[in-house]
Amino acid sequence: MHTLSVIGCGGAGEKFLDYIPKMAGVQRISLNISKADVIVDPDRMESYENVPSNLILSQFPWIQKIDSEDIFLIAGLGGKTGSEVGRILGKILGKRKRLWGIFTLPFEWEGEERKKRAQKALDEIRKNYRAYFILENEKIIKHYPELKMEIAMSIPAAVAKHIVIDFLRIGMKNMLHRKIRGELGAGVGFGVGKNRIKVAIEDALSSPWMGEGDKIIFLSGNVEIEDARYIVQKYLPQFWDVYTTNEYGERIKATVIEIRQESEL
Ligand SMILES: Nc1nc2c(ncn2[C@@H]2O[C@H](COP(=O)(O)OP(=O)(O)OP(=O)(O)O)[C@@H](O)[C@H]2O)c(=O)[nH]1
Ligand SMILES: [Mg+2]
Repeated sequence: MHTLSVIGCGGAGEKFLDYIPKMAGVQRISLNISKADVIVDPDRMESYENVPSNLILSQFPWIQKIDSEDIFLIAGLGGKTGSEVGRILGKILGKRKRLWGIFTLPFEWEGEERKKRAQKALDEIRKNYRAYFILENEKIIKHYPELKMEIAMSIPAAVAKHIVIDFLRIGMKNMLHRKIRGELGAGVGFGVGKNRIKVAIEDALSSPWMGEGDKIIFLSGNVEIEDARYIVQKYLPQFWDVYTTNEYGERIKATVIEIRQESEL
C-alpha cells in the first residue's frame, strides 16, 4: 500500500510527472499509448466504459495496481489519451477512491476541436473526481505576455509538482476531513527577506489561476506556525498550515489553493 498514487496520463501528464521528485510512500505511474509504465489504448478503454466493474478490472488489471486511497491524476486536456483516460478512470475509480485531478486546458491557438474535447472530458471529471485543479494554458500567456513559450509550458508542471508535494506533507492531514469538492485554483510563490511570508503569499495570490473564492494557505520553509499566524490571518484563509523544513534555505514557499465553488454536500 502507498500513501498516494500519482498518475501522469498522456504526453503532458507524463512530462509533468517527471517534475515530481520521488518520495517515500508515493506510487508513480505513467500512462500513455507507448513507452510508458502502462500502455493504454483509449479506444479500447472507452468500449468497456459501461460494462460492470469486475469485467473492466479483469480486462485492465493494471487498474488494481493503483493501491492508494488518494490518487492524483495529471493530464493536459484536449488531446485524446489524457482526456479520455482521465475521464474513464474517473468513472471507474471515482466511487471507490479519492480522486484528485490536475488538468491544463488548451491554448486558444490549438483550435475548437481540442477545446471541445477538453470540455467534454471536464463535464465528466466534474461528476467523478473529488476535486480538481484547473490550470488553463491560455491564462499563462495572458498573464505573462512576454514569456517564452517553452517557459510558459513548464509553469503548470512546476505548480503541479508543488501541489502534489504539499498535499502529501500538509494537505492530507488538513483537507481530507473537510468538504473540499469541485474546481480548485492554485498558485505557488516564494519570498525572501524580512517580509518573506507576506511576499510568498502575495506571489502565490498573483498566479494566473487564482480567483476570488475562499483560500487555503500552506507555508513551507524555515518557519514555525506561531511566527506566521499574525501575517497569514490577514488573508482570511478558510484554513492554513505550516510545514517546517530547511530545504528552501532562506526562502519561504506559499502554496495557495482557491476553492472555486460551494460544496454540494
Ligand atoms: N502547459 C503545457 N501544456 C501542454 C504540454 N504538452 C501538452 N500540453 C497540453 O495538453 C494537451 C494535450 O496534449 P498531450 O498531453 O500531448 O495529448 P495526449 O493526452 O497525449 O493525447 P494524444 O496525443 O492526442 O493521444 C495539449 O492540447 C496542450 O494544451 C506542456 O508541455 N505544457
Ligand atoms: Mg500523446
